[in-house]
Amino acid sequence: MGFLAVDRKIATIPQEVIARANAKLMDAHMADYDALAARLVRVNIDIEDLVEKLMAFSVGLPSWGMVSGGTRYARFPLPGEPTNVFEKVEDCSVVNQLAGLTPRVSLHFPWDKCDDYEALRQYTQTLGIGFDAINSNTFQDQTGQKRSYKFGSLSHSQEATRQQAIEHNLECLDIGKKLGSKALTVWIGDGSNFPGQVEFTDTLERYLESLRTVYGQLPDDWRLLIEHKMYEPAFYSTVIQDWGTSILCAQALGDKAQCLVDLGHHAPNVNIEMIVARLSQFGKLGGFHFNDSKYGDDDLDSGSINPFQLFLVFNELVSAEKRAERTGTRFTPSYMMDQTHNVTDPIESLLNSARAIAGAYVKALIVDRDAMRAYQEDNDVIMAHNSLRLAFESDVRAALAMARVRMGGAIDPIAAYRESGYRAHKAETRKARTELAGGIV
Ligand SMILES: [Mn+2]
Repeated sequence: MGFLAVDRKIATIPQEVIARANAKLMDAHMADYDALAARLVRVNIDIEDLVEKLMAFSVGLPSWGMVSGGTRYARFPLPGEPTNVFEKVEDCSVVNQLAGLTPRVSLHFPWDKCDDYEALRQYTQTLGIGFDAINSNTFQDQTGQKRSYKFGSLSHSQEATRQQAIEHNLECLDIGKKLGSKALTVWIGDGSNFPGQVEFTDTLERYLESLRTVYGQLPDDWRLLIEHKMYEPAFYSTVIQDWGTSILCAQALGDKAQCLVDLGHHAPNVNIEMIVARLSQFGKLGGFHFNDSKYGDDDLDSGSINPFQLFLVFNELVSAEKRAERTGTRFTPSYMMDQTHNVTDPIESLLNSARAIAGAYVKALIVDRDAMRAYQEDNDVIMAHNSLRLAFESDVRAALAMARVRMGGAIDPIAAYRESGYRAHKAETRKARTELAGGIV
């Protein structure tokens, strides 16, 4: 699962700061680690195997999540937040250095446009960061754009607007090729606000026709990830509204097209882990946007609201991984975060989120699947359920901390980050963003 980290040549946080922070916690950490190891031995799990799997696990960071987000009402900028893509990548490297499991960044265009992509590629590489899926943006109008996306983009009623949206996606492919990305994520805001505004079948047909052109230009080793979302910005109908439409489109396009599941893009109470199981069963689970939500597409920190759901999702992912091992097939979805940080320092939110996501993964790894299957076959409901429940209730923090320490990270990432004074330093050296922008989507 995951990708290998690129060798880091530049440490953004001085390694001695991390070492000093770790020294204060090391005795307690080792005692916790030994206790967890002893507990896991009783259920036939070697903690070293877990730590090794964790170190091979990774999740991509969202470039758009590195700056303070906002709502449709306001955005409250954080002093020292990044002002361009180079500074966003620099902050990503801080997260990766301290948390260890986030060696890639997912860029969003045109937000992350720059003049020299070769310079960006090299700089990013020296920080030990690689590039995850590239995201295209046809849900808002950009300065100087000829045609408006007010009434849609890839599915727009007018051919010239569809063409403009296609060209933007092709431009994203070109940028991604320069950077070494291997996937394009397409999420469109196309839809309608009123019954009767659009014809459902026509809009989907136009979307597919547009996407076929993009798909046709996709390099052989790339994937096209289709991201669905139930509503917003369109409030009556959305063209790619759920996983059903997403998988139909992915099947219509071909093998390189897969579905991307964003945890916040479903109706309340939808069983997302089942969607994960269905998509992976049919080879169409291509990627993930991790976040959490209470009401809608809240883009809150992963694991902050419903950690049990996150665990159940990972339970399906580990199941799919094991099935792929048994059948010799490939199962390599691209794991990424898609969060908006309105009232926290994004680096601290992402450090917490990386821990929550990796924690859900480890807990899914310690589920006794053989025992659970036997209970399922005997219809022993409570014990089958407890197979999951006991894994979820385990405290695996010491295994996570050990993986971080072995990767050069921190036992307590947020404490080490605060001790480093990184943000205060950046508040002095980075120029403040002064525009009174509204929220971020
Ligand atoms: Mn998303």
